Amino acid sequence: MSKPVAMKQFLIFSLILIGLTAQSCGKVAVETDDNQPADNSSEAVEMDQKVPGSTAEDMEVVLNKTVVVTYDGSGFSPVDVTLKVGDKIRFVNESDKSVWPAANPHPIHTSVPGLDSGRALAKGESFEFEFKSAGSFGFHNHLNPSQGGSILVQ
Ligand SMILES: [Cu+2]
Repeated sequence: MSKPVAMKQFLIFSLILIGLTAQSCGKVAVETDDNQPADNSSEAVEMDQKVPGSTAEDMEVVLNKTVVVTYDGSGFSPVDVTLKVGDKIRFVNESDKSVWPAANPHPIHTSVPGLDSGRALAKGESFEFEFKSAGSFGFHNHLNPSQGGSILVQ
């Protein structure tokens, strides 16, 4: 009959030990109830900031971005886009007119294979394209080729 009690005491003792250990090690502390979450979270943030090679500049190299180009019926905005290889461009139609974004030259769109929505986009629709190689390209609205812009992929 004393066995379960001894077990219980051992478990409690173990928990206390874990708790004490956790206080000197921020990562384990999250698993125990004894510690204050507020302290742990602020500790974690500090640790993140101290990790070498995790600055905002380094993150930019790793994470690709998507540049949004909107169409308002009379043209694109922004007209000149600069991005990096691996980044995406997303054309969004915010107008009541249809738009058909495509790479130059009109009408064959061969300067950037795949940069062609392939159909007219209605209001609210969008077309996304990822740049796999560097270069300087032009784009236009296939339905109104006088509307266009330029893309520089670095
Ligand atoms: Cu065209």
